[in-house]
Amino acid sequence: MILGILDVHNHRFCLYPAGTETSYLSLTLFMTVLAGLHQVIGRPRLLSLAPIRSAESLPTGSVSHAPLTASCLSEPTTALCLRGIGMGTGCSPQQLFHSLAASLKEGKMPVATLLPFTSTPNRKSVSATSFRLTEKFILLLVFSAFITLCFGAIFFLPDSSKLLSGVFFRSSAVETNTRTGPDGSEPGSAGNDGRVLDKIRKDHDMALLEAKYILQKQPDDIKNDIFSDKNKVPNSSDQNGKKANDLPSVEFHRPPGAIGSEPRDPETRERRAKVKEMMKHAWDSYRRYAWGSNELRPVSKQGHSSNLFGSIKGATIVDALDTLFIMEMSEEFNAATEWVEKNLDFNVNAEVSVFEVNIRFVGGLLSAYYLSGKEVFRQKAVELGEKLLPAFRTSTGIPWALLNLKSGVGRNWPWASGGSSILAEYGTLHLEFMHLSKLSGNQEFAQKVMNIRKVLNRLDKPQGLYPNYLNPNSGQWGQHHVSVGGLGDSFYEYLLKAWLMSDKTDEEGKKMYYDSLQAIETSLIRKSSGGLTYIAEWKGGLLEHKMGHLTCFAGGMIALGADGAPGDKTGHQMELAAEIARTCHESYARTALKLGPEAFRFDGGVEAIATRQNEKYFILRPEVIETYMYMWRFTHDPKYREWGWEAVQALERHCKVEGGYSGVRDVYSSNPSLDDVQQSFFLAETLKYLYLLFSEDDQLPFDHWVFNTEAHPLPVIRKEQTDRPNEVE
Ligand code: DMJ
Repeated sequence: MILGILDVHNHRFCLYPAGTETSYLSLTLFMTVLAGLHQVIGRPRLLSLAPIRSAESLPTGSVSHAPLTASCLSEPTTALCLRGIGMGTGCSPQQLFHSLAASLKEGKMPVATLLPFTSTPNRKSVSATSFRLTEKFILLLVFSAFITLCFGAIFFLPDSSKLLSGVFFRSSAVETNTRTGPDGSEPGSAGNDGRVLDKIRKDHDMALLEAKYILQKQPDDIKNDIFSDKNKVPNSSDQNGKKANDLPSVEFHRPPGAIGSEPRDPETRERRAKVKEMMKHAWDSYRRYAWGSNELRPVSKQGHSSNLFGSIKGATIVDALDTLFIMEMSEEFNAATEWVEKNLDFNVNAEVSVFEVNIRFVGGLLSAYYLSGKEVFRQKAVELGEKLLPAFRTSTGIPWALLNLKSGVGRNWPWASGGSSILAEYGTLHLEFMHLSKLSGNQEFAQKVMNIRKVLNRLDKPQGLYPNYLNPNSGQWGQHHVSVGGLGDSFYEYLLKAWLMSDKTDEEGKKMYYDSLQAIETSLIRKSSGGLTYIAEWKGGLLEHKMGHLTCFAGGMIALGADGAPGDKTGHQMELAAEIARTCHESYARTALKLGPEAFRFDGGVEAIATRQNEKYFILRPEVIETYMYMWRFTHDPKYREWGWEAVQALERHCKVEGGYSGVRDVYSSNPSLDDVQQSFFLAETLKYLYLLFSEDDQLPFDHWVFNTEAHPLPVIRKEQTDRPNEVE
């Protein structure tokens, strides 16, 4: 079906392919209003409006008159019909318009011949030029009122977001399945009954699982749930009603070590200055070519946007704030602050990755606040945190991976096993959310992340390991894939750091960390025949002898936790950390560029080498340098600074271009192509960890600061402050 609208006066003709009932109804309503007006004002030749239900009966691609049944016209009439739009005839709107225009121009179809189908018999025709200004104005008014009405209905009627989710927004996998069958056909249509029944059965099974899950809860937990549900009403109304600047006042005291002393040793001083120069080049290039965009394309010298942040802008600015601060780049820090004040906007109708937005934006803003004391960062962090809360609206409280910040509709990555949430994503919110509660006085943030632990603690863990996939509705594991690299990594990191950040009061986090590290050692950590210790991945009981660049952060994590290790394991864990650092260094040393591949293997006769083409790239990742930094702090073994310096030289040689720093596609090729992306984590993490590697230990000392997984430093929340939640030391 198509709808035709002809404006004879302006010689304009529009055809609307009407694919859905919604658009049909809207356009019919629109036409009816105009037709009514047409009757009232008595200007019959203004517009020709008619829904054409059987355009196939008209000659293909031609201009013709045809009798029509039009819902807006009281008696049979004739309309100009152009067949082809959306009907698979290959006739474009332009062709049709030109065809009509030519007919009008050549006099084959004088305007007069068009009039009958727009006029009603009892009215006399009036010339086009005599159309009154007031009538035009009324028309415009009615049209705007109608459009406003439509938009109002679309966005504010209770169920309209669901209705539209399949039309304008990407909808959740679950919703898609309920709305249409796998082939996209309407539920209830012929041949679809089986699928609908299947769906009902699946929903029923899911409801049973959820009920079973709730029944497994301890009476105390159920009481707590009821209590927190009761609190939800005032909390959520707080959320909606409270403006960011209604936050409770906080007395700001900067924790020690935001700015450290100059390195004593001249060579280290020079190296640190070199890293600062690299930061300046990366920042200046971003500022010059991509200011306000999420990231920079350093080769093509333009902005780059990743869909991880929806339409939130400025990822590089927020991610770099604390690095600029600790490097004492005050002019740059002030420009970044001004951009945040004036431009950072979370009121976007876009789907974002909850994890990425949390670690980069919430983490970056929190650090900027704790370093500088500027209120704007606290307000923006809390505002964004509140926008992320709807992600936790699942049966278990395990959050969705993706969230539409405007509608609050969440879903999971379509590729994740059985609609699961990802361990490294829902498990990497804890540090930031604890600080959000502290800075806002709203305990909902802390409750949400503490509940994630509860869900995990109730589940059986295969060999004590945490699978990467967990269904947020059933509360059951998905595929049994375990990894300390991608999909799993920062979950383990946040268990340990939650304990450290709580001034070592979070015993639950501590136990979960050391228990899981024990399981990882038993089931995943292996030594190659060449003597390299590596962390493999586990897939349904089978080991894959591969280690990712991402996994290399584990050297630093294990070193950071060694001091608190149970029994007499401190020495053993420090050795393990050092071995992992050595393996990761080898993965760099065995390449042509002296930069590490995305993943390297220990099978098929190779050790610490990437064998697959799609694992040979380097995207300016920080994890290996992060481990060098921790190892340096804990051992002061000069080799870690040397290894860091090797990385600086390789970055300068192979990744630096006139417009910034770029990733490379193959670290084994001496002449690799560039990927043309300067990742925001290069400024947040890689350069920050290099700078700290060449700094004295009094810069961001570990007994006062804990780094989130994007290297944003967050202060330790002192024991004595826990009853004074809004005070920062
Ligand atoms: C960073 O965004 C974070 O470190 C995250 O935890 C995983 N890796 C990237 C950088 O490699």
